[in-house]
Amino acid sequence: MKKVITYGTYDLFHQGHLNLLKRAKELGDYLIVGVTTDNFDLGRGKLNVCNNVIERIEAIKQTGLADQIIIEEYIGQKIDDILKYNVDIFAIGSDWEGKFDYLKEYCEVVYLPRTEGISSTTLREKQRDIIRIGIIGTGNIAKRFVNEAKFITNVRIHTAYNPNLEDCKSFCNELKITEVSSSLSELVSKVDAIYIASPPLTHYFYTKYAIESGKHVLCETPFVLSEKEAIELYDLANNKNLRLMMALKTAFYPAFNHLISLLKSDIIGDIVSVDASITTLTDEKSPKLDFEQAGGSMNENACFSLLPIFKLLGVNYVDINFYSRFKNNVDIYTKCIIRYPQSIASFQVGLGVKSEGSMVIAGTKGYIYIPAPWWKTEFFEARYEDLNKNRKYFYPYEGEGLRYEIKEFVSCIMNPNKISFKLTKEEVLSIIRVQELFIKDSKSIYRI
Ligand code: C2G
Repeated sequence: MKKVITYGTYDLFHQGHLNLLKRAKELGDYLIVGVTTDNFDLGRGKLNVCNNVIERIEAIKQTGLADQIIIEEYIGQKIDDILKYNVDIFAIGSDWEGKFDYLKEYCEVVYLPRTEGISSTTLREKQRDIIRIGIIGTGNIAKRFVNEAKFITNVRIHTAYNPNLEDCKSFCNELKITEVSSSLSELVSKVDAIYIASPPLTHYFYTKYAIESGKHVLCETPFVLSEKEAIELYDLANNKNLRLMMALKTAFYPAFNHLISLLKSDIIGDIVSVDASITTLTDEKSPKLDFEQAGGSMNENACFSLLPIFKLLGVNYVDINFYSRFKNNVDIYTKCIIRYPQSIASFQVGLGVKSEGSMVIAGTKGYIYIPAPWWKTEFFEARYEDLNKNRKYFYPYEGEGLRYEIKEFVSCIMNPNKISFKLTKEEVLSIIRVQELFIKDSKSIYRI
């Protein structure tokens, strides 16, 4: 019996897939079809898959062509499968020509003609609306955002605005954004959603303007530095059925989400302590260290450390204290200790002091160690008293990782009833509350 194996995502199952399966089946007597898991596709940068793995498997079953369906969940699995199932022929569409020649060592490799004119990508574009995004602020983070947005099929970076028109023109030119907006009203009239990457003190005004103009908003960190303003903006967005999201990128990275899920599944027992540090030595002349521009380590970086603390220990702490060194009126270093009824958290942030940027989460059964930079990690380790039980977890991200945040923003816009657990309004408000306390209540700050 001649066994043939083929693999694919088979999203929005179409004629091209069907032709490929028929051709593969004709090569032998027994056809095995490998369907990628959602996680595997995420890992290889396919972020736009519409059907989940169950739906995609069901579509293959419906063809009646597969004698066996298996799932593909890791890189390198094809060799394992060929050996495990005694496969004679590996077949795949001609768009992969040459890419799987390394399998010739294990079986025959056949590239079958691809059906022209149809693909999951074009079907996805037809099926879904395109979200046009306008950008306010044209600095480095905005550049990275534009480059990462290219990986989300149903997003177009349509236009940008910067009060300095010349800067805006060169930004649009460099990034091939066709429309330059010379005013805010022009910007909002052209798009469905706005990404705000302007200096922190402009965030409130721009967010309010965008929401009042009926646009969804994704706003960079620090979002706003007053809880009252944040609540007002959320209420405004809510009343207009618009999405308002803080661009806290850590919340959307694959490894961070797996970490939170594993910890909630009790892998280290009760969590007793969370310690997270993030320090970035910054030029003294940077706006990030300018008091007049809401600079300082707490304003700049506390949101990252507070995220895992609030996700894991909740937002109802008993008290909070800050130990800070100030220079030119801004904290160049702060250590913060947050006491809960049965646990404790601490973090260090610094723009003028450097420390190890790792995170340790201690529990009653073991602990998690995440090396620097934990806020955009691809790896963490669970460690136990019995070293044999230690386990390393790898969840790589694609590109710069910003695409996961963009994907979540767009997915929330497209699914108005979706509740995003990755970063809740309560978590955002609690982060802002801590930053505001630091600015306004000097009683809880001990100067060092
Ligand atoms: N295909 C085709 N004609 C099309 C579209 C797709 O023949 N118009 C083929 C592809 O070449 C592939 C199969 O259909 O052999 C599945 O395609 P996808 O769902 O796009 O999966 P893909 O990303 O190609 O994954 O490990 C997974 C494999 O590497 C292939």
